[in-house]
Amino acid sequence: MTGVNRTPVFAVVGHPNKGKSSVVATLSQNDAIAIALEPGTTRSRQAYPLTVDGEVLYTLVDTPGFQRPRRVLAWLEAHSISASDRAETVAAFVQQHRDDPRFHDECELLTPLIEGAGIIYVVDGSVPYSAENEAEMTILRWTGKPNLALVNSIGSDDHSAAWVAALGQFFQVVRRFDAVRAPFDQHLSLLKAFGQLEPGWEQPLERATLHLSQQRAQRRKDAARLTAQALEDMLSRRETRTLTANQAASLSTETLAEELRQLWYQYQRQREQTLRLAVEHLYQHTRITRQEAELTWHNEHDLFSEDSRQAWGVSRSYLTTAGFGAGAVGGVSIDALTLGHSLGAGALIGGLIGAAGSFYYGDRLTLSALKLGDWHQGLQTASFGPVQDSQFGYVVLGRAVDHWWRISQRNHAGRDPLDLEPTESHWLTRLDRASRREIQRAFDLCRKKRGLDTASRQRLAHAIEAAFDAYDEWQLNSH
Ligand SMILES: Nc1nc2c(ncn2[C@@H]2O[C@H](COP(=O)(O)OP(=O)(O)OP(=O)(O)O)[C@@H](O)[C@H]2O)c(=O)[nH]1
Ligand SMILES: [Mg+2]
Repeated sequence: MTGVNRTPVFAVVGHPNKGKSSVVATLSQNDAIAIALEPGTTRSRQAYPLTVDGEVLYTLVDTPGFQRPRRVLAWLEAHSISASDRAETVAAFVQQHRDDPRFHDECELLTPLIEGAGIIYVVDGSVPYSAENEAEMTILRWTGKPNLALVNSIGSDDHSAAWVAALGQFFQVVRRFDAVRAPFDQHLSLLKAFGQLEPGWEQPLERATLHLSQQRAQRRKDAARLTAQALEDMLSRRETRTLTANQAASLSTETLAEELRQLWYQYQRQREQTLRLAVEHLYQHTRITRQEAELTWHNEHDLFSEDSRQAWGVSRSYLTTAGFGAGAVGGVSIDALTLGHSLGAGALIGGLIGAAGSFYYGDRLTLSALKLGDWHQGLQTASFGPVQDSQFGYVVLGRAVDHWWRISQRNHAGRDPLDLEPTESHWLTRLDRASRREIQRAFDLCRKKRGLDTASRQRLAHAIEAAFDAYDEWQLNSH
């Protein structure tokens, strides 16, 4: 029997290919579990603990599906004398057939139950109910373990009402639970329901839900902090190159500007990707493939193009009217990148060289702004950046918030690529004025001071959390 101090263990059982492994992946937050279209993907039982801060809160056991439930039931009926010996009869079956290949899968799935696990029985509510399942449901009932049935939906048809009615005859609790799409609240409510079934598990499962909620809140905070750091890095970024007199003579300013521009651009792309990975790891997603418009300079999905700015809800008129302040729109029509910061006395010797022409949003001309410093001990420093246009920051922020949201909503059973195509949105309008000002202030500081002090960084992270809320709310109301 399960004692008060034992951590709860659930065996996820059912017919082959009904989403058992998907339920295990979602509830154990493990995206490495094999999930596939072919029946028989899971061949042996495997325990997946869910750990928060080094403490195991509960364990899910993935199992193969029933193969010969009617034969097993026939054996059980033939060997049971009365209802009081049913659990032992199941144990005796496993004992006798452990090495029998015909019943390999049944032995695998019944073993954790004999060892004390609770039952999570998974069916597919998108196919019609079939009495074929009754043999396996009867076997499970014979184990006498606390039990709960989940109606998962793999396809689009809905036969769940018939399933719910039938399952109610065999299981203590029946829930609809979509392994791929169920929101976090449903995970918690499932754990709570299980706590009601087994008195010894009530307390550990209450604890588990508390820990999971706290972990989720912490992840949100951490994601905001990571995003703030990435924005700071990207908006403060300046590329430099030190030139000897020979190099300065042989390199055209166009070549130099192009070289530094490429480096700057490459940095921005990589930094955004690093943030993506960090947020994914925070949520224990380690093998996501993303579908997103890559940041390319001339592409129409370009980070800096008018199209993408509109898609992210940061059009110029919007910024003017939404209370972001004059700083958000200043200089938009002139160079997007201008000479950042002076290097030593008498900087701006090279002046602001629009080597390859100024950057106009409308025409998508190549942007370039190069600054050449003073000669010092025979060397000259050329620099490029930081970006002068805050709208760049809003575009990066918009992309980051959208990515965060999709990751935070994603269950670990998800195997589809993450689709990050831009959505038509003006979600920023939901962000409170104080947070908007904080964000604009941070962007200005990055540009002018090329970095943030600790307090400004914290305020930016805080404002980004508010942006998460605004995005959450916008998603909630638009779907
Ligand atoms: N759309 C959708 N597909 C699902 C869901 N759950 C499972 N699937 C799909 O159904 C197929 C089988 O899922 P698995 O989780 O591997 O099923 P299983 O019961 O563990 O299968 P076996 O290990 O072979 O017995 C996979 O292609 C899953 O992607 C769901 O909630 N929604
Ligand atoms: Mg499986």
